[in-house]
Amino acid sequence: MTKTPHPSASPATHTGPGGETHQVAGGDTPVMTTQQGVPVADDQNTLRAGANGPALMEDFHFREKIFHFDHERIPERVVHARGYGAHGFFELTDSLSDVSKADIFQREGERTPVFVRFSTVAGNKGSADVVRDVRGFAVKFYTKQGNWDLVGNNIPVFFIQDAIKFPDFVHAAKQAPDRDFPQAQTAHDNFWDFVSLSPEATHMVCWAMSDRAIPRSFRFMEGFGVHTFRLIDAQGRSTYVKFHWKPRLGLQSVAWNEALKINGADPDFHRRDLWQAITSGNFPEWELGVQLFDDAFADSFPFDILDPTKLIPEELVPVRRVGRLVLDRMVDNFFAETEQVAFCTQNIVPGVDFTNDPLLQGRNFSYLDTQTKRLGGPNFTHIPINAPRCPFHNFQQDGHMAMHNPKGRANYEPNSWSQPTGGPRETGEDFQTFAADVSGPKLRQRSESFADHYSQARQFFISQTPVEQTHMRDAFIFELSKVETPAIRARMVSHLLHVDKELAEAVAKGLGLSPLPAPAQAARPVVAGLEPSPALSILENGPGSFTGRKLGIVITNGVDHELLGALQDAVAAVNGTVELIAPTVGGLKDSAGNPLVAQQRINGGPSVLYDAVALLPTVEGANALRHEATMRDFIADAFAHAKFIAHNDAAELLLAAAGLHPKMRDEGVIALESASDADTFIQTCGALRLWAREGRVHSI
Ligand code: HDE
Repeated sequence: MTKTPHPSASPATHTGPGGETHQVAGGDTPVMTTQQGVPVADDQNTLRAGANGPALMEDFHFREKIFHFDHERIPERVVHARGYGAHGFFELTDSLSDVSKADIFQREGERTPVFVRFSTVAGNKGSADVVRDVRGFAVKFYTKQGNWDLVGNNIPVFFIQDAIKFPDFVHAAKQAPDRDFPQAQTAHDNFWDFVSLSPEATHMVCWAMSDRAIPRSFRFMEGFGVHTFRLIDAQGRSTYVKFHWKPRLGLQSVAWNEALKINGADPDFHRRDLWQAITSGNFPEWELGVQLFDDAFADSFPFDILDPTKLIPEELVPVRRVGRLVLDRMVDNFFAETEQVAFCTQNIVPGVDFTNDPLLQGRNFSYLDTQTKRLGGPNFTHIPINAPRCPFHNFQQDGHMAMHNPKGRANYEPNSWSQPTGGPRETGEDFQTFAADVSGPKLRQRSESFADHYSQARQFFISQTPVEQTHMRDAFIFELSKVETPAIRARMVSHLLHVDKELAEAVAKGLGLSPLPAPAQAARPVVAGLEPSPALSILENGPGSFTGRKLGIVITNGVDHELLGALQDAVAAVNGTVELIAPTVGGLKDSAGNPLVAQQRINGGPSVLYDAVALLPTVEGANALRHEATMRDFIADAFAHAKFIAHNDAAELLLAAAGLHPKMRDEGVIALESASDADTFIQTCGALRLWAREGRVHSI
């Protein structure tokens, strides 16, 4: 990886008339030029008629510079505007040649370059990372047979069943058009109005109110292709497939109150996390899983496999792990790569094909259309991040910003010119659309087989641990409490009555809603007896270790050298990271006189930024910090968010100042008697949270 050079101590400089210092070209420093390559002598002053006179139109350098700046922005994505991308590779570990002829799925051990963009959905480009929202998980595979885009989310189902409802859904979720708020959140009337009038949304709404919607990191979340796709083998036979991404580091989310605070303390929490992980060599990794099934399974499954509001439980069709995705390189330039990357669901390769999922069919129109608008014309495929890495030839030409135009005379075929003038020719094989039988009257109708909207919502709810169910209940209450129209709140509760009666009653109670509304009219009776699916719970799929997680250690000048070192070693041993938080970031020494640098000042590094915390002040330091409000918040929040807290003796003063008197402490507040306790503490942190504490600290 290339390191960013530090500002040079003694560059060749020039001092301007106002005393300002700037570097001049020479040695390693390149000559600044205009876009035309003309050397620039002075980039500090506009050309004027006299020192105090008007600017002159003929200043081509000024005009070019300002003109270009004025045009820097392109439209942000209409959804998924806020995103963060990285490069990496996909490595096949279990060949799928039995079911797909896709080149990428043939040879075990072979790597294919990828670009991945994670995103939130509703918020604008400048919104915060840890909002309650779905996360996009879009993967572009640069295969030898062309680009394949698997444009998925971190939730395996969707809010609507037909693409024609997408604009309505997105309008309702984003800011209201009159007031342009709220930003990046669903806790408002329009969203709940729409979803409560659209029973098909109930399943996805349950996912959105679960902790899936507030992931701790992109690195700790799953991804799903959502729709049923087809894999096509060399004989043209089709197998249905659902795609899954399984994070190697296990699943993890944050607490809701924590999310609210993270967004203030570090709105870039997720992108910073990915940046830090990749640039420090801790490359995040996912396994690609496939659920494969045939028509016989599809016919026996109680739901329609084309309905994107339904999933297929892993316990019913196991997930076969066939490869790994590793992200190992950040972009060189955010705009060129992450902003300009153009994912299109229509980008598939031989061996992969679509199904008639009505959402997927609509998406295949939308993505190409939106890229053309967003990137300014049909040649966005010429931008390096979007161009295939395999050879590509065709007779498409011209248009804005065309970079590749056919050479020679022929720009059409058939033609009778010989090579090289004659240009490319079709193969007659490779990509073959699966010859599915299609017949039926033209009509606008939702399939009857899509009509059950509650059974899987219920299955999702009963698959959660009690802690997660409580979080869902609290999320419904939080969001619906922000809804100003009582009828909308009641309408939503009428759907929840089909999901789980106790959940509906608890939400109604939390809203002060009485009497309970009648259950919503259900088009189909709820399928009773669907088994819980443990794969749907986050807590059932945690890592069991502190690997990849972050410990925040509060220190003051003179911190115990041994204890600090032992904690740092224990975290390093499991490949975690440590940040030091102190009253000042510089000027620190440990008890052995070694200089220390803290990453955060106490008021800039609240405990919400860490997975667990340790308090190692000196007695003097603790005395000085006990009156500091942000120090008290640090401890009180860590406790309220069910985190593990380690502390030395001197920290007793701080714990007491934060209201954590010995009687209130539990097994998650751990005294470090000596350096040897550090390993035990970090092992305990593998549980990530002491959720049992939550009920004791939140009474409403
Ligand atoms: Fe998208 N979606 N979407 N979507 N979507 C876009 O394309 C759309 C849907 C997803 O990082 C847009 O380039 C329609 C499901 C991701 O650049 C747009 C429908 C899933 C991304 C669009 C859906 C997704 C997008 C906006 C309903 C999960 C970000 C900007 C039929 C399987 C990709 C853009 C990136 C982006 C349309 C539903 C995932 C407008 C019409 C379901 C990850 O084309």
